[in-house]
Amino acid sequence: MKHPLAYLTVCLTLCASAVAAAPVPLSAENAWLRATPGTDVAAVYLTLHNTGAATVTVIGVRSALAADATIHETRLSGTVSAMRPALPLRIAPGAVVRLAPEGLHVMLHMLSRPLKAGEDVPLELLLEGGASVAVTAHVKALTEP
Ligand SMILES: [Cu+2]
Repeated sequence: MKHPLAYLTVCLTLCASAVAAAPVPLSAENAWLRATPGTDVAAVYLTLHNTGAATVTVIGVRSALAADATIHETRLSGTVSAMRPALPLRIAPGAVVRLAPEGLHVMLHMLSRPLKAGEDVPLELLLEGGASVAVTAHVKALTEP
């Protein structure tokens, strides 16, 4: 057995450069949320488009402004609307998935401070395989349509 560490290093280097070089075939557009006066949770809406030829799977979300973030789906069961976890979120090749009110949304928990209208919130969508997509969500006023 010769230099097992050397082989490991080569593998890690190749794998890391493959991930860095591959363009991520997922676009994230029109990300927005409402201002959050007096609460430390927020729902973010956006449109995801898989522009590639393979399924893209979102396995997590991060934000520098929230201690915890995930994706939920709001569903009506009878007359009660409830949120359930929606990760992992699989997006078929060519598919457009809209995260919109009354449906899928990114849920931010434990915001580090209240979010004001006009500011931008950084998000990162974590994809299966190690890539990630940076998203900037715009904060709308409560009264803004
Ligand atoms: Cu939620």
